[in-house]
Amino acid sequence: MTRSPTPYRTLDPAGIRAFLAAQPALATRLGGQPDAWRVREVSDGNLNNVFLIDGPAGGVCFKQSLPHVRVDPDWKMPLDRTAFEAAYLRAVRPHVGNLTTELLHFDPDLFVLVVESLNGHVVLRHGLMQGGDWPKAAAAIGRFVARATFHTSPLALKFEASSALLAPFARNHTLTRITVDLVLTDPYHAHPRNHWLSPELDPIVANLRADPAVRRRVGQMQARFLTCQQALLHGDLHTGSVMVADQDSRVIDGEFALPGPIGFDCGLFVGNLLMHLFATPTPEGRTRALRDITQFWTHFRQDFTTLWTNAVAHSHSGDAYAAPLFRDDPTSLQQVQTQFLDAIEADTIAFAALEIIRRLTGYAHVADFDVIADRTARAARQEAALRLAQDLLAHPEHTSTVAALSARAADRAA
Ligand code: SR1
Ligand code: MG
Repeated sequence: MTRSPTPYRTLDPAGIRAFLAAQPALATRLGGQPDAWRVREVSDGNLNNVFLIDGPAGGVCFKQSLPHVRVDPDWKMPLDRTAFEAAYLRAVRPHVGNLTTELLHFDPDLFVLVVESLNGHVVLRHGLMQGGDWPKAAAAIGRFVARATFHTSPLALKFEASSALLAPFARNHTLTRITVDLVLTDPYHAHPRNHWLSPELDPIVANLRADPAVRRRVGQMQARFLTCQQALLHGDLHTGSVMVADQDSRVIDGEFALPGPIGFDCGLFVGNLLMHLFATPTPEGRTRALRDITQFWTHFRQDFTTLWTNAVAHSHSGDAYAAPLFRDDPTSLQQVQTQFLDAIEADTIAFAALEIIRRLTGYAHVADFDVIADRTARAARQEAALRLAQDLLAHPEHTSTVAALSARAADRAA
């Protein structure tokens, strides 16, 4: 018997209850009767509706694509993003385990994604803004990126497998268009979607746009983003895409997944930690932000290298840097690993700069700076972050490592 498609409609709490009640595995997970389930809207991102549903036996997280941007109903958008998020979870969960959430259900007609509900977790950005500290979270995210990218790259896979895995994600046109426009292009020219905190930032924005060295580097990073398909990326790895609890860190919201340069995921995360560093009002908070940047990068680099070394040693490596060439030559293997990771580090620094610039002068801002009550002081901190970002792009030779980036950021944010 063929399944007749359910026409798309945006589900309200009653619709969500009925939807979940009709899925035996989900209804069992929640337990009890649907009338007793508590349905709470927790939509926080720009794009989708998100609800948490709790029953007597357990909880689930329900996410549905809307036919428009959630925060701007006039901006119409195809629905396919939750399908890409479901596909991303299927691709990376076997490699990252509980560093992300379990996919429980995907409905391709209603574009509904149901994942496990996280208990006692908070969004990392919100937690950091409230002065919270999760000393192990950044290392966990470094491990997540190392595993998710290594195992989906031709370093780990035969080319037939990597190309079959990556090809469907190259069609994530809707959300990749958002990144191309909002992250990589619009902030560098006059665009009606751009805005910034106050006129005090006008001169730095004008200066950035007028800087030919910035334009050249941004152009290079656009090309890198679009042509360097090293692995499957999360594609939107900011601190709002991470949930943390005492001993647990999870990456969520993989709807922007695409094949791309690994430094894009690293750069977005580092860029968001840098913005937290510039926004945080206390020296202790700044020390923690710098620690997190170091932890993230160190764990990413170490874990990626270890996965690669083990794959070559056990002849499980893919068609790039294939095991037969390097198995018996650890010196050469170490050299190519250093080259490869140094290139990711350079990308990370540049993409971190692009993330800062777009979050302060583009369409979609971040809340981190809201902790500074005084508007003039807030603008001054944003200007300091923008000046650093401009310098990172215009003079990449001044800052070639994440350690050097941290040192420069520490000086400017003090
Ligand atoms: C219209 S979407 C704007 C931003 O929200 C998402 O979280 C991505 O960061 C995107 O750039
Ligand atoms: Mg998101």
